[in-house]
Amino acid sequence: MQPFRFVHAADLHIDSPFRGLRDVDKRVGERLRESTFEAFRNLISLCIDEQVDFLVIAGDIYDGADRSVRAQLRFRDGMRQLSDAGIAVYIVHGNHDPLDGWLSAVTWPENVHIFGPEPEWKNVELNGEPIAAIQGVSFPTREVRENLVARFSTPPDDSLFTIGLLHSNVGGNPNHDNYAPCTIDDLKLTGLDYWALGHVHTRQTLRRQNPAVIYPGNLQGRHPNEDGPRGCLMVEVNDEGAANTRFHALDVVRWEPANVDIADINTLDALEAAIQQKLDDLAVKAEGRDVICSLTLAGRGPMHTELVRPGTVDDLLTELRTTASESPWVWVERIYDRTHAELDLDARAGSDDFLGAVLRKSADVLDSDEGIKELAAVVGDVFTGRKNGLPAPTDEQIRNWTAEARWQLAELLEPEE
Ligand SMILES: [Mn+2]
Repeated sequence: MQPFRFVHAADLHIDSPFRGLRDVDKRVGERLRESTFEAFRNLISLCIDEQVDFLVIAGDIYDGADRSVRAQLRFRDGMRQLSDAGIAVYIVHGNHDPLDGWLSAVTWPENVHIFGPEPEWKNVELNGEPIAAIQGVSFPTREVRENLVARFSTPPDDSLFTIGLLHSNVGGNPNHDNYAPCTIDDLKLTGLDYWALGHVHTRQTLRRQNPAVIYPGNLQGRHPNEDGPRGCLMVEVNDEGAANTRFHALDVVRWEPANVDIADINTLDALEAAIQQKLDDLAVKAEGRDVICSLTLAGRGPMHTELVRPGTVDDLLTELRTTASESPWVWVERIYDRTHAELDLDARAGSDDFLGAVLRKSADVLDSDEGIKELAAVVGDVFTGRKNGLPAPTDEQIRNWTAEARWQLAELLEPEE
């Protein structure tokens, strides 16, 4: 078998609007709006610089079914560049850009193949010789509840490396819409070698080989939950038909959480310095990219009293934003104050008074599954009652709320000196 290399990308979401970010700086807003375009440009550059043999894109190229004109033109430009470099592209569409969405008449260069609503096979050729066969299918419409893998066929030619190109929720990932659901066993039964998936935005290898089943994740994080490096996979297939993948970061703005513990911090300027150090570390880690940080202050310490005073956290946020460096910048998106007073709840629970009794009782509840269940039955009513109809809280939520309630009560009843 002839060795070859291809790039597996998915979930480009070009021209994501980044709604819902609170009071962002103009430069931050502009950078974010351009970020999905730039990440796409990085994808094209990688393919050309590395002279890969072809590129596969597993859906959600555009963010909206009504594809933005800018996104379509930029995407077409990228396809033309690849065409000039002799790199073929194979595309399926997903739930964000189904075939029935609005689409301008764009003329695609010859190197681009867009799979239709029925699975079909395409051979990839290198120097006139077939090296791989790709079978793909596009979402005809946004909500595909059918298992599309059932319509895939086994490879017509056993001698070629085979790739399945699909936008799908494999294994019922609860964090993503359950579109085109299927199982790893379904994929295994098709007899293909590599499943190039899209839809789940966090990179994950569901199966390493026979077949490889992989989500590359999206090219550019779009909110605090899409944190860390984002990009695509370089897949190398050797002469024995074994596929090796290597991740390449393509993102231009990185989302990162940060945690600062207030223990041992006694002054406001020491707190500011500790935060600044964290932000500097993030900047280094991001290797020249801009960073958006969700900052959590945690731990027990004397600064808690200052942090709970109205306006302190907001002022701190404003100050961190004002002093942020020009470029690359680290923008603090928000500050979560999870700090507590310098109280030792375990020791305090030994006291023979009201607070001691409550702390002992609540510690017992936290220690036993039955205690949590009992509490869940009472609290759950507030959520699932006829008027509200909200989902019942999980045991973990009940546990967290109970732990937090202990702190709030202790801090109210035991003001610091
Ligand atoms: Mn997506």
